[in-house]
Amino acid sequence: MAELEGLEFGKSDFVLLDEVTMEQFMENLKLRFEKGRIYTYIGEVVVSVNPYRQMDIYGKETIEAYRGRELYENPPHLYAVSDAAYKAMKRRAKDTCIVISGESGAGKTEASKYIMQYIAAITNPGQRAEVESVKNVLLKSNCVLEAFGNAKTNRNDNSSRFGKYMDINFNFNGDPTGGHINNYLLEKSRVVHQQDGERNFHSFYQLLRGGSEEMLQLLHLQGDPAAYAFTREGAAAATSNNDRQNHKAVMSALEVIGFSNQEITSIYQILASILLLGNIQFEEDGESSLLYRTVATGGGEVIEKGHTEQDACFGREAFAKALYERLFAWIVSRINSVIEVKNYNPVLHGKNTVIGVLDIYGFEIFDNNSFEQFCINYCNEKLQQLFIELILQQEQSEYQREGITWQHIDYFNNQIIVDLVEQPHKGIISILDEACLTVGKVTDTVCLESMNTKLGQHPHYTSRKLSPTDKTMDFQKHFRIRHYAGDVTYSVEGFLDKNKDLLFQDFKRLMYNSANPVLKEMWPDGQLGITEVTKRPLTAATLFKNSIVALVDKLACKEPYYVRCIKPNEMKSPVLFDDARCQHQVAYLGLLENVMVRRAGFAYRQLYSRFLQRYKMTCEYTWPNHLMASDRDAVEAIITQHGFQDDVAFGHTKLFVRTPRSLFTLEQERAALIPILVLFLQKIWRGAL
Ligand code: AOV
Ligand code: MG
Repeated sequence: MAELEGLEFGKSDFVLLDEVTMEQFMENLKLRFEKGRIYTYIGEVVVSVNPYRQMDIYGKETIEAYRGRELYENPPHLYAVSDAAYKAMKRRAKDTCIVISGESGAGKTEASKYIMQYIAAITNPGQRAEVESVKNVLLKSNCVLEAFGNAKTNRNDNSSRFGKYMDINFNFNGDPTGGHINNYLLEKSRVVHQQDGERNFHSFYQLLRGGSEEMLQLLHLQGDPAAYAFTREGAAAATSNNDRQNHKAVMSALEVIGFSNQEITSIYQILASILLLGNIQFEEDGESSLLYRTVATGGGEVIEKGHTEQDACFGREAFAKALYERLFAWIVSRINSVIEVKNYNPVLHGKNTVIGVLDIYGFEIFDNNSFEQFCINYCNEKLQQLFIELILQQEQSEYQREGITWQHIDYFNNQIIVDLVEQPHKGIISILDEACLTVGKVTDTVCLESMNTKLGQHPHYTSRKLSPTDKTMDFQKHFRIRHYAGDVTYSVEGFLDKNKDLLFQDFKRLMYNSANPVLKEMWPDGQLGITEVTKRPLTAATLFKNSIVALVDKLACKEPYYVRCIKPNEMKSPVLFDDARCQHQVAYLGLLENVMVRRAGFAYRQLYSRFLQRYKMTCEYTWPNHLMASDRDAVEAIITQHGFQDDVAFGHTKLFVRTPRSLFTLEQERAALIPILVLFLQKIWRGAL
């Protein structure tokens, strides 16, 4: 529990509040924000409030101050949890992960970058070239991924439109040897359409505004986003992004990462074709894949079927979206191929450990919420569920299991909303999938009716039909989910098409048969013949669900560290602390419950045998071996000798320690004893004693 700052900055750990009430919590959070203290702990969890201004707290000196230190030795900081995760990984060979959550614009992506910078700064003291190059690629990958995967939304000028989970691998020295990026569902519908005031992905504006004249000429482009249907709407949107400068940074990052000239050219050619595709009008003579599609008849015959104008438009948009999505996935896989751990021999190099950093798209509500928001918000429900499980639930059930006296703390468990979305046969995704599989004309509205019938009783689901007086919803269009973070009204328009995610096979074949090897590589499924029976692909929602379930499993088996980000206001203002908005976030993030569990609970716990092994040298009754009836008694002897009785509880198999201070004292004593012991052992070894 950090108490290093003066009280004029408030309590640096919410656990230290006089009383755990919402009033006191908010008072402390606000005071600290106003004093420029954007980080506060709840035990090991960092609560962060977006400062919306450059803070002078990320420099070299700060990094040095946090390096190798314990959490409570310095004021709260992302660096301290990063170091804690790193130490756990290095000292105890534990895989750890840092999960960053919070709504759109709360500061997750910025936090993830500071965390990576910190880890890069404290590793590889020997400056080994191969490690430096891995670090360099890891850091540079952010710039590229943001260019292609982020966009200005009405919530955030640099909003992540994909989920990112990055594993960093370490060798036994604690130096990074590689990594792997998993990306989750890119919001590709943005390629063809954006809401008012929003933009397409940064990459398009960067190319158009920052590309050299020569480059643009080669790509048959004019350097003006207003000239292209796909970028026109966002061309005038005010943004804090400097597209020109960022274009240069991305080009140089691509080179540093190791993309070849041909690959870089291909990337920009694909961007250009997407822009040009957006401007095609169908009275012109276009490519045949845009005007016809090839279909196999029942008899194995192949015919060409003419498109209606609507089909053609649909096909063109699906094609543009798919081109971008595959480009993005390919960029990620290229980066992965550069940073993947090569030639790792566990026998030679020791256990390969991992720190995972998760930065996803945060919970979001827009004027119009579609399939993408549905997926994004579902993903946030899953992460909240994981937080509940790891921080609130497991904690309490362990106390029960160990027979520690415990007053149960109540919290809202959002599993019920997770079920509403993902339950087999009954959940929204299943109902959607069923509608997509039904032969014949099932419309979005028909699907909505089916949801109304099946989910009418669910406390977190409603629609106009179910609450007829609610004029904010439309009978044909809307359903509403009461999410953990607030009510969101979704418009079902386009849900089925987006879920089916259909792309005519002709486009795939066209791309696979391209003379450009990069393009070919992105479309391996284009090699299938038209009459080859292909299995019905999984729907977009089901694929997403599966990937998020796998992600949660991956996180759950690592030691988690949490950063909970809060957005102080809707105006991106560095001085405004909107009490109601902040309190709402504190409530739905479950922070108060987190403080209660933490405060009533024990920060550290260890099996008696392990505790003994580590600290027996600090007590005369236990060194070198104890003669007591059990390890538990021996541990009690150590605790009593040091006078920590009031700070611990004895469970059936484990010792529970309330504050880190006691352990720290033991650690220091142990550290002081070790050199003496080593000397002693050396003497024995040399026969001097
Ligand atoms: P997000 O990742 O949580 O939203 P970002 O990390 O992109 O949010 O933060 C939004 C903006 O807030 C940034 O572009 C910065 O201008 C500012 N900001 C955030 N953290 C800091 C900080 N520590 N110092 C200074 N400015 C900061 V989203 O990706 O939308 O869910 O999908
Ligand atoms: Mg982000």
